[in-house]
Amino acid sequence: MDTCIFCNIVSGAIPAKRLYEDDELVAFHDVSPQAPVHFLVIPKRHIQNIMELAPGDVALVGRLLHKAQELAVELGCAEKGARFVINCKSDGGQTVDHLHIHVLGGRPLAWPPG
Ligand code: DGP
Repeated sequence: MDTCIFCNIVSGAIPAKRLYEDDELVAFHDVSPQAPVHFLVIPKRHIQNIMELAPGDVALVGRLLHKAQELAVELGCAEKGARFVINCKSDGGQTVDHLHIHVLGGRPLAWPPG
């Protein structure tokens, strides 16, 4: 999708501070970090949001979650933990319509969110 910010990050047309990349996934630091650790993991394929997942996407989503966990550990969140968030559509606060998981850590986070 030419107009999707995250598809443009996947292609390299928009620069990002990449943490990881393989044939299916990209992880990069959030441009507007809300915690000392704040990165996103996305599928390279354009999936609009979590509501659009199909049964055939189960393995991909498993890899996405596992990569989020591995990178959280690498960035020092193993001991104190982190928050793993997937926003969806307007009520969920999604602003970029390309499936992504946020990983936030490095400080205590309040709950519930506003
Ligand atoms: P969400 O509200 O869940 O859709 O979060 C989208 C996140 O994407 C938000 O925290 C800011 C981040 N973001 C938006 N545009 C860019 C960009 O061009 N580069 C990077 N690295 N992050 C971006």
